[in-house]
Amino acid sequence: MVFAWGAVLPAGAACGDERADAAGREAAGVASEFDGAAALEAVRAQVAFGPRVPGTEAHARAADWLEGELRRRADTMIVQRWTHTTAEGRTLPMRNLLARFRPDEGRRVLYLAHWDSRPVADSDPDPSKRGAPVPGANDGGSGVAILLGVAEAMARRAPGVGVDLLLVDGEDYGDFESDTDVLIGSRYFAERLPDPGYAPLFGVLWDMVGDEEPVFSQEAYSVRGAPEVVQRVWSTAQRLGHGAVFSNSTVLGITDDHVPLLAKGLRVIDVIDLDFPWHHTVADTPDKVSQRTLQIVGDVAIALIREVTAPPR
Ligand code: 1BN
Ligand code: ZN
Repeated sequence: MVFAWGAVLPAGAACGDERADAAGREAAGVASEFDGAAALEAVRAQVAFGPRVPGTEAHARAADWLEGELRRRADTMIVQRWTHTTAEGRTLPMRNLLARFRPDEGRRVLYLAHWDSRPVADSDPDPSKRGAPVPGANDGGSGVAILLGVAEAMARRAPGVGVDLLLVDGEDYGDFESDTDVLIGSRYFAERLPDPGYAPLFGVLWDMVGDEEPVFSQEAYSVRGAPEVVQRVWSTAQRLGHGAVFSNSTVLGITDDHVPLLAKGLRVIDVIDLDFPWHHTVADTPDKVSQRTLQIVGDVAIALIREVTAPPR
């Protein structure tokens, strides 16, 4: 499987450039720390395992691969493995992967994404396909690609704060309407945080972040639960010249992996673009994921970490 991360920013190259927006940086020939082409390759690599549906061989093989990719970049790893029993009594092997950078640092940033894919394409326009699994290129794959790209950037140049990159399992297994067998990994993590006083400065769930025409609206549970994090993320995106992508519009609350963490008091928001025509269909394939969008989101994700300043002495 071909999967390589390209050249990145020479140290300090992004500083001092007056044309600070995205087009300006590109015109000035300033490389990004985030490699959008490698991120798209990471989406393809995940989908190539087959749908990462809990209980399948593709799920187990993808987990092994993701664990390896994170392990060789992180300072340390925590792997949570357990068995989830569904409402119907099925037992599913589950795995959360937490890659930690500067694990002894108290001031931390948490990013998460779900790595599983949905067993049923229940929104497919063709009823005969609704029993088939979702390939999960955008739904799952794109957020994971962002986290792998951030891991690569952190390995190349250590962050000024602690960084936790969490891949959660079982987000998409069951039924969101009845809240059954969904958000399995984030619920498990929320009950077993890495340490008793675990309280990241801020956290972001990156979900469905690869659409060709991205618009990220402010999601209601995020706005209600951690408004200062929404403000931080959207103002950083605007500073980078992505104000049209990170829109000030709002959308209704979405049952997603940030919800169990917010309920535990963690300051975590959801960056999600649900306006994706292939959501929960068999056509959620890598050709629907845009390298340019991954680049925008990855640049925002890294800028958020780099701009956390040292505490005053
Ligand atoms: C996100 C990706 N979600 C599922 N796959 C969460 C969601 C819940 C999306 C309810 C739409 C409705
Ligand atoms: Zn989904």
